[in-house]
Amino acid sequence: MNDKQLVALRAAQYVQNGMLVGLGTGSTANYFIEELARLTREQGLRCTTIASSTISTQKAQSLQLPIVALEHVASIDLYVDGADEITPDKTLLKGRGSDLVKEKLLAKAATKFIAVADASKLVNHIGQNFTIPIEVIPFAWQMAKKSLEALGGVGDLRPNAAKDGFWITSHGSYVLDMRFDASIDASTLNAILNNTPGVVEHGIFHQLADVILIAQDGVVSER
Ligand code: ABF
Repeated sequence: MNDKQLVALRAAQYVQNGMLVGLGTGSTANYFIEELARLTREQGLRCTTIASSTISTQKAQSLQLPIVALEHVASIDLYVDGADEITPDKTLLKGRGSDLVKEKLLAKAATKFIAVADASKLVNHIGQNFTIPIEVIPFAWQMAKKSLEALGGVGDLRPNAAKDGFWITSHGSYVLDMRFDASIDASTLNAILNNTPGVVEHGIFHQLADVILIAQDGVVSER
């Protein structure tokens, strides 16, 4: 069993009968979805799920997990999702898969949000290994980019090579992938992005994770 699978199985132990459980997106979240289906099948676990992306919806449906749509729900019991980066102050960077709007809604709406990852995701500061994904309203992309450049941001629209154009999310937004100076802390950057007109959502998940489970070399630790 690899570390992603191990940590996903540990997160599944938090699921109790009757819970409404949010399903993240990505390879680690996929292991969690598979384990949820196994527990339902083999141990009679009863829970309803809600997915953060089309891919996770399809995965849950293919495993016969009961699923409800986001618009029918105001709060959920538990949300389990992966991350691209995790800092010592428990800030996450997410959204390289372009599904950060639903991911952040579910993270915020959950009574408990458990982030799951292998140790390769641990970083000292947000943006260390990846650019920050910032979803923008298409007609606002130039103004939003200019506002962020004025604060030292550097980057551009995410391309869509297959379509010889720009990447468009499932919500119809563009994505700016930007780097900022490492001296800007996650809390400040989170506030800047929250307050930039034209920004729909961004990949910094600050003070949202209640539990972070990290697996390294077959051992899971909680932070
Ligand atoms: C998506 O998948 C992203 O928000 C997150 O960044 C990423 C984690 O992927 P993986 O578990 O495959 O490393 O949820």
